[in-house]
Amino acid sequence: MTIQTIATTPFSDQKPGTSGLRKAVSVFQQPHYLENFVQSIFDAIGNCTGATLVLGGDGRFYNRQAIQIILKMAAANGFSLVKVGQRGILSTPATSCVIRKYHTLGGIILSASHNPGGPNGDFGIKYNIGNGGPAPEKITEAIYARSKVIDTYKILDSQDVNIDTLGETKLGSMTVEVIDSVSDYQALMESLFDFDALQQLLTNGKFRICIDALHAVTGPYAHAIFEKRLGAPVGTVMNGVPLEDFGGGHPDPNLVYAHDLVERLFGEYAPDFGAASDGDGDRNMILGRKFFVTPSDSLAILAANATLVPGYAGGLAGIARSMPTSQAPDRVAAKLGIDCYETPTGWKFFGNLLDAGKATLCGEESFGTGSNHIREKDGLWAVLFWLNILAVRQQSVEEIVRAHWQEYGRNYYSRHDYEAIDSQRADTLMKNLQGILPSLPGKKYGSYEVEYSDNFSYTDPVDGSVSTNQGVRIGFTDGSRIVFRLSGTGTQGATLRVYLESYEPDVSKQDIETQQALGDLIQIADEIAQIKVNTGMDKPTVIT
Ligand code: G16
Repeated sequence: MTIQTIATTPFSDQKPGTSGLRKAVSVFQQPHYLENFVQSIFDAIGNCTGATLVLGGDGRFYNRQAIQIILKMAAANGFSLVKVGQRGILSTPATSCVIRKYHTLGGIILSASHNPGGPNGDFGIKYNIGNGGPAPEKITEAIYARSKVIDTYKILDSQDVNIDTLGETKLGSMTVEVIDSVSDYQALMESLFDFDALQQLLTNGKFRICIDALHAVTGPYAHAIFEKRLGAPVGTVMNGVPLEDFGGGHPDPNLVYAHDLVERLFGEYAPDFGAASDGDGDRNMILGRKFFVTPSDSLAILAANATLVPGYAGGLAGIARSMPTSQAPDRVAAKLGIDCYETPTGWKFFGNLLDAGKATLCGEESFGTGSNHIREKDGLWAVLFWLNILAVRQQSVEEIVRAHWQEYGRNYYSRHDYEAIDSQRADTLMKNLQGILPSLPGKKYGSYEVEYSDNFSYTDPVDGSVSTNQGVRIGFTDGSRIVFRLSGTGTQGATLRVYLESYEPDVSKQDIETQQALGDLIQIADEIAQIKVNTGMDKPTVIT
C-alpha cells in the first residue's frame, strides 16, 4: 500500500454554507471534487498526524463510496485511528457524542440533512471540531481558502475496507474501527432521562406514540431506544429502514414533508404523541393528537419544564435561540431570571455559548433543539425530553402547550419559503430591502408601526468574533416581527425565507388559525419586500 500524491486543480464553489458543503450528488461525483474538499479540511486543521477522527453519514446515496475515499485519505494524511459507524451510518448527534466521549480531534459527517437524496438528490460533508460541534466560521473560512489554491491531495492506494462488521482492521498504518452506531448515543440518553418512567409510559397500554424516521438515519436509533429498550410496540417506528434515496421523499420533519405521520396524528384513533426527524437525525417535529407544536414553542416549553427531567434538574444556565426563532423562549428566560442569547442562524453559533457554560438549552425555528449534552441539535433527545415531561405531568401535549400560552402568552409563528428562485432576483430583493431599512422606523402599516429595522449582526460574547448580514429584521411596536433572509443550505438557485411572528397574551384570542392570525403581517411583508414582484411567485412553496 503506497501513499499517492495526486495533482489536482481547485474548484471555485467549495465555500461551506450554513452547515458544511452541500451540492447535488453529480457535483460531488466529479473527479477530485470530494478529495479536494477533504484535503482542504485536513490542511486547514493541520495536526492530523497520530490523531483520531470520527466518520459517518446519514446513509444517503454516495455515502459508502465517500467513506472509502475519506478513509484512504485519512490514512495517507497520518491519522492513527478512524472510528467509523457500522455500514457508514452515524447520525449527526451520535457523531457529536462519539467525538466528545473519546476526545477525538474531530469528525466528518456526510449528509445534506433534510435535502432529498438518491443519484439525482444532494450530498454534503461537514467537519466537526473536538468539542463535537460544527466547525466555527474561522475554520470553515480556512477550509474554503485552502480549497481555492489546492494543487495536490494524498490518498492511500488500497482495497476498500469492510465497514459492515464491527471491529478493527488496518489500512496502512492507520486503524479503522467499525463502531456500533447506536450504543454510545443510547448510553448518553439514558444518563439524561428517566428511562424507568419512560418505559412505564410507553408500556401502560394507554399512551401511544408514533415516530417517523422518514427512511433516514434515525431508524436504527429509534428502533433500539423506543421499541427494544423502552418496550413500545413493534411498529411504533415508521419508515425505519434507512434508504439511499429516503424512499423518494424529502427527509424534512415538517407538516408538509412528514405527511404519513401528520395523517396519523390528525386522523381517527390518532396516537397521543408523534415525532419525526430529518436525514441526519438532528431535527425534530413534535405533534400531539391533532396538535402541532412549533419548534420555537417547543424550545420554550422544554426550558420551562427542564427541572422535571433528571439531566436538567439543577436548572438552566441560559437559553440560546437563533435570531429568526420566535421570542417565546425569551419570556421563559425572563421568568427564570436567566440570559437568553440571540444568535445568527446555524448551530455553529451555539458552540461557544455551550462551551462557556452560558447556555444549557438552544433551539431554532428550523426544527432544531438541543442542549449542552453534545454540540449539535438532537432530534431524538428532543423527543425523549418531551416524553419525560409528559410522563411526569400526566397531561396531553395540547394541555401542556395551552397551559404554557396561558402563563406566557402565545407567539403566533410561521415561516414562508420561496424555493429555487433565480439567485439574481433574490439578491435584488435583499438589496432593495437593505436600501429602505433606514426609512422604515416610525412608518405605519394599518395598526402596525415599525419600531426598528436592521440587518442583524452578532458579536460572539465569548470570543468577540463578529458576523454581519445575518438577516433583515423589522420589529413593530407591539412586539411583532418580520425577518427576511436567504437560506444557506439550498442547492438550487436561492431560497427566500420570510419569518413572521406576533404576540398574543389574551387567552381568548389564542385559538386563531396561524396563517389567519398572521394575515396582516403576511401582507405587510409582501408590501415592504415586494416578494411577488421580485420572485415572480404568487405564494410560498413551503409554509411551516
Ligand atoms: C442547518 C443549520 C441550522 C439552520 C438550518 C437552516 O440545519 O445547522 O442551524 O437553521 O440549516 O438553515 P438555512 O435557513 O440557512 O437554510 P441542518 O439540519 O440542515 O443541518
